[in-house]
Amino acid sequence: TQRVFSGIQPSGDLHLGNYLGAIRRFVPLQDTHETIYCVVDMHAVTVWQEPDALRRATREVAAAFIAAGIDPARSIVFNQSQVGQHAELAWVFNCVARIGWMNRMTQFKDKAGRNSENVSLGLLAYPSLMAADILLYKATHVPVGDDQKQHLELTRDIAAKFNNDYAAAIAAEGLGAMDGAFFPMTDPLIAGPATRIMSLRDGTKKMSKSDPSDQSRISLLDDADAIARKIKRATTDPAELPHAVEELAGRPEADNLVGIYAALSDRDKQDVLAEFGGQGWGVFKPALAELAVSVLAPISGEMRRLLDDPATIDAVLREGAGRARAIAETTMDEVRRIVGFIR
Ligand code: AQP
Repeated sequence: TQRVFSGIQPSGDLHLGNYLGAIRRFVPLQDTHETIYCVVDMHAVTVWQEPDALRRATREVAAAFIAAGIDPARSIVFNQSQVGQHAELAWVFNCVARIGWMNRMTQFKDKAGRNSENVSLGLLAYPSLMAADILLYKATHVPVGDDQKQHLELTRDIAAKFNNDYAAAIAAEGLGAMDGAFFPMTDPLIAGPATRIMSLRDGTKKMSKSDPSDQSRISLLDDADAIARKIKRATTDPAELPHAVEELAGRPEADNLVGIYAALSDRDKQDVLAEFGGQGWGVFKPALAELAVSVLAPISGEMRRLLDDPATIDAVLREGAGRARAIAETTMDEVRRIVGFIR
């Protein structure tokens, strides 16, 4: 079977980048794949989270999944910390992966900054936990934004090294696939024009939950006024919109806003420029705001409705965790046999 796994961290306000780059793309996969969508709360605590805020953000991600069209009856929806096998497999992977691999990760370098001696050990090991998330379910495909491509490559490196380090044990236990491998080589699914949405304040930085400026992102729970205000104030250059996509080169803010318009309307950037080329921001920004509100308002409305009843969200997560655990324990049981852990 083709199985999809993906996760979102409950580490702050979900934003348009998370929606266009990830959540929106999770929905149609339900028709073609077995789908597992996880609120990765153990990833979130690699950076300190206020406990009540973590609980709120966890329910918010779950609500966003459901409001966007993920059906918990068809997909497995749960929060990571309820399935202990994620941590257990991550430990094995910590012992397979090399420190040098982790040190090369650009997300680690970005998040650690110049202070890399004083961030949590978990932040360094983050990709190892991510590999465990994916490989516990032997997922064949992972839909993610472009920023996660490097972590996906590392997941493949970890799978390959595990398969190689334990090749004899895998064969002895009779647990290899046709090619002798235990873990599959997972493919990223990175598609569409919105693989990387940038900050509204700085077109060279990605839109991020952890950006201290609320003005840098459109949050999924923003109301229509807030969305319009943020787009109106978004940084732009003074030139009008060009007629051809090539002319967006060297204009990161313009490129970003045109890209957002394209993604929200399911068109390509050239098509958007055919409509708006030669116009000024005074025309384009209100059109973009109107489009963003029309797409996001139904989702935020549904999210608010769901968040009014946290007990129901928690029940969905608990039920999903039960189903996830059944799969995860099968894999983990095999891993214990391969590694040599006595039960
Ligand atoms: N700016 C973005 N454009 C497109 N996709 C994006 N994603 C994140 N930012 C953008 C995608 O959203 C999914 C969830 O990401 P995550 O929760 O694992 O954390 P992240 O990638 O680190 O995202 P954030 O929002 O920037 O969070 P913080 O600030 O906490 O690090 C992923 O599929 C990601 O590709």
